[in-house]
Amino acid sequence: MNELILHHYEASPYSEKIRTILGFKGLAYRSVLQPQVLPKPDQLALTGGYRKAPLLQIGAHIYCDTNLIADVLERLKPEPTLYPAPVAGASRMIAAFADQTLFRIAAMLVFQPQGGGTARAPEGMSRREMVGLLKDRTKMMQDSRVIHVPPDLAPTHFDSFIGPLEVQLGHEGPYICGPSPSIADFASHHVMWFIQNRANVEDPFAEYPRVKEWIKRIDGFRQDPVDQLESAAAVELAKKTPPPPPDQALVEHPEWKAGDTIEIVATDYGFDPVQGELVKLVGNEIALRRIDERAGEVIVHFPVVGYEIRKPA
Ligand SMILES: N[C@@H](CCC(=O)N[C@@H](CS)C(=O)NCC(=O)O)C(=O)O
Repeated sequence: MNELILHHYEASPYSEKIRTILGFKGLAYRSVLQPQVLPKPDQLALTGGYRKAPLLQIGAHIYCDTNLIADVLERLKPEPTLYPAPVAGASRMIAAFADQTLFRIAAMLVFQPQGGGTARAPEGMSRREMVGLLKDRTKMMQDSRVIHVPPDLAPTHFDSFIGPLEVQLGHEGPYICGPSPSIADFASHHVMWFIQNRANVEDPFAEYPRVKEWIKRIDGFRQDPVDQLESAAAVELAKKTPPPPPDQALVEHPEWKAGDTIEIVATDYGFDPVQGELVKLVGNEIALRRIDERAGEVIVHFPVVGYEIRKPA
């Protein structure tokens, strides 16, 4: 069964990256709305510990992290491509910069107490829920290894990237890497979308009209899901579609072999380990097999970049 199920929530920027990519590729998807904060019992039944948004579910295969999800969608539907040949490498590098650095600057910009003011709550969220969200995120970011930008410097850092982008879009375009959209656009757009929705500033891109136009262009790719599915129903669905037996040839590594009991953990923030039996380690993908009381046998996939494999303690 190749039905695509996106686990996400409306206010999640990384989910927005995948929503716009799904629309760009014309891929239909079912939507499962997960909570914005822990506890997320149905999500954890599928992943075994990974709590971040979004997830892509295909039967009993659970794909974590937008870096891998983008590659999986490209594999499923190569055209239109996220990685146009002349800029395939450059677009991946820009996307990594946007996801890892630009997003952190944006987070500081949105949450800084001066300048832009404190963040606006996501639509429909009460003050009390907003306090809960901040607590949850503070805990998730504990001991994080992400780039730290002092809040008062965030606006100048941000302008130093958006200014040149504004100039570039005047020469080339209409996308970041030229005439066709690429992963660079989707990874940068979700950062701008986050600022637009959450910064307490009337018009954060007032000085950057071409960037504003480009944001609208990428906004236009977003498509509604086919339907909404309850998260418990998605767990049931995983249980009903057990994955095929593992293929030993899918582990190519000097240290790890198929069947090893491992745990996978993020290297940047949110260090919730996922335990299971290694079934795939090739290219930019690691997958483990786990048996869950509710979801049955599931295969949880991660990208290599940003994750560490270790022996459970
Ligand atoms: N590297 C991950 C980052 C995902 C991420 O940090 N997502 C945020 C929401 S946009 C998150 O999960 N926050 C905590 C939560 O929702 O529980 C990816 O590319 O998917």
